[in-house]
Amino acid sequence: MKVLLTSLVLVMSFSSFSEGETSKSVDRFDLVDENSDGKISMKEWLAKQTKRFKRIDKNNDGFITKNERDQFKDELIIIRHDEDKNN
Ligand SMILES: [Ca+2]
Ligand SMILES: [Ca+2]
Repeated sequence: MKVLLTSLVLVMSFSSFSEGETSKSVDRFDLVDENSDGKISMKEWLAKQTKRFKRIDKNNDGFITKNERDQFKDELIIIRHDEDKNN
């Protein structure tokens, strides 16, 4: 349970990133609002968070370990570093 809660907090804390999000000019709201109706439904929110959880859960066992979290953090640092080079 502790792992799950930690995972949820982690997932929320990385909410500014998701698959294919590399442009800082992209509005995060629009990325979550899949049907572009100007509102984020619980379904849209959970779909986005589920995608993110699966991305962090490298071995697909349904849990995020500290190691997987650290790996994900490292990936984010690399993405940020690459963005800085491009800009
Ligand atoms: Ca929507
Ligand atoms: Ca895992």
